[in-house]
Amino acid sequence: MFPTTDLFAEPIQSGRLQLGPATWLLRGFAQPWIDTLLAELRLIEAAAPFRHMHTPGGLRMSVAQTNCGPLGWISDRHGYRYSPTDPDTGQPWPPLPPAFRQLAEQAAATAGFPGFLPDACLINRYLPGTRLSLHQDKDERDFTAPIVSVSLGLPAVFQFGGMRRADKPERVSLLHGDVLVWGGEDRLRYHGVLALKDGQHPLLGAQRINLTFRRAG
Ligand code: MD6
Ligand code: FE
Repeated sequence: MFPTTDLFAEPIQSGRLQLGPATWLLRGFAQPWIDTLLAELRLIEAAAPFRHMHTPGGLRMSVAQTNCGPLGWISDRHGYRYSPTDPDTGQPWPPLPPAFRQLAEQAAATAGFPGFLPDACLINRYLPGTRLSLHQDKDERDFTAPIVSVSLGLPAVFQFGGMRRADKPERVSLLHGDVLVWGGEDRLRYHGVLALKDGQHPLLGAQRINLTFRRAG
């Protein structure tokens, strides 16, 4: 074996971590888009501010959320669903910026899901102490499309479980710029995010932002 091959193989391989049969963590994949993502986020936030939705059982969610794209994920006492309009303003959600669409499409293709056309982008904001308990993503019409999840800001510990809530989850760190793509036989696996640790991110301060792109309708 050539020493040069050895030297360069490791950083390249460590960029793509397979977490399940159809789940890939693409380390730093979003880096080239970061400036654009953050600029677009500010515009989205101005039109559709982050808010704390309530679970159907009436509990206030600790994660603050907003959406962009033709459909937005919402939760209230009537249940979880997708809506073309923001219930707080009655207006359509802000459009999906081309850079968002392009990043999601390229990440999906890299993970083996070519032709991904998201119609929904849920934006989650975590402050220190905020967590997301184990859940399945099953409000989408068709489970053949993957989900593409982009992490920005403070690092988080992601729990990646099995098909049953009781299956013991594995833990993986999600860092600024990481993209997680999952679909296929992993599409309905339970997952969650542990309480965010305090810290200061140079671009985002004391928060973590997560974008999840889906084909919902
Ligand atoms: C988060 N993510 O990372 C929450 N769901 O903040 C999710 O709930 C999620 O990252 C489905 C697929 C990927 C995800
Ligand atoms: Fe989820």
